[in-house]
Amino acid sequence: MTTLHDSAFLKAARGETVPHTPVWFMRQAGRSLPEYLKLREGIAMLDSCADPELIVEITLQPVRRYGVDAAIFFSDIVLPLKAVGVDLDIVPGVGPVVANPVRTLADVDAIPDLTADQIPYITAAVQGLVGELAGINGGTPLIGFAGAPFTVASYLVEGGPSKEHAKTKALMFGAPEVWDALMRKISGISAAFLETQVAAGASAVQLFDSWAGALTPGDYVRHVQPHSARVLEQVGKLGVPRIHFGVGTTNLLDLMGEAGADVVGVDWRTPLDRAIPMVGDRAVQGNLDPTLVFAPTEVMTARAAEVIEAGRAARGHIFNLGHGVIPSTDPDQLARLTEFVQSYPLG
Ligand code: 1CP
Repeated sequence: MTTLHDSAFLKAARGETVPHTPVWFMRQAGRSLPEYLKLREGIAMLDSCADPELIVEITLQPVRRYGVDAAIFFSDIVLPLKAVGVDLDIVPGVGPVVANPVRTLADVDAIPDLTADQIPYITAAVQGLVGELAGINGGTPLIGFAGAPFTVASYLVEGGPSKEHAKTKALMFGAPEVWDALMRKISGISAAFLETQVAAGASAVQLFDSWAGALTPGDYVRHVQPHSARVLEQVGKLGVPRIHFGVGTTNLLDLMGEAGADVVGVDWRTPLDRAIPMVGDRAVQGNLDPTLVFAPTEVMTARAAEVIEAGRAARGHIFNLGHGVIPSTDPDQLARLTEFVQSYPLG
């Protein structure tokens, strides 16, 4: 019998020999699953994220359906902000919307720090999940997550989703002392959110810096990396593998690794054979184009095989999509993809 510690996912994250290539999908829980849509009927997103029973059920849905090698905690990167009292909502079809965007030092100072006692439902949900997951496929690890300071700052400063992150970068370039204070505040909140999940039993963490690809390497190093590094360092003390992921980060993969990651998440734009030399002696996660699920199954699996073959050159490889599951994805395609990856012969 395998144990959690010996699971393919944790072995790959540590760079050890694996029984098969482990696979999970970013946004595996959520809108692509009919059972999720049914459960969420009439319940607002942030209300569902504060209900331990719903969190447990939604997190387990894709694990039961696909038999993936890891579960990802169902929550959102803005949940900790809501928990400390920031006035925000997740608007259907839009995403996170912040009532009073942050622009000044006073705005930053008004945001309280996060402590575990403010999020008892997170602790309860993680504990419940860890109990359930221990009995699935010989022990399925739970990945905790948080938003990285830059990506969370973008929602706080823009007031909602943004393509250009223009106001965010204007603050970064034009008011470095406000920026520094904001990034310190968020890094403390993100670290506390991750620590709470690990203390309750999560086996690994993923820091999502989804929008870091908007930055030049120089700006990343100067204005962002030290803050993400603080989050990763603090969680590193807890001894769990740390995954660091962003979108459009071809130019940043080395720097995101150096921020303190054990595993670097790679989006679909950078082939793994190019990404691996950049991340150094670290494992990689990724990176099938999420739109390939809309191609015929043989086309999808042929491309998945290329990803697996390229991944062999890394210290470890966790198979994933190059970004989140697209809501219109057919779950049966993800079931076939999971089966394909898990049964693919090891080289
Ligand atoms: O009502 C709904 O179902 C709303 C859709 C939704 C869901 C299912 C949102 C709103 N968040 C989530 C859950 C979520 N968010 C998870 C857990 C589910 C899983 O992975 O299986 C995770 C890990 C996140 C993290 C998250 N939220 C990120 C980072 C990941 C990524 O995709 O890059 C980001 C950027 C967000 C913000 C956010 N929350 C929701 C939306 C639609 C968005 C993106 C908006 C934008 O385009 O800026």
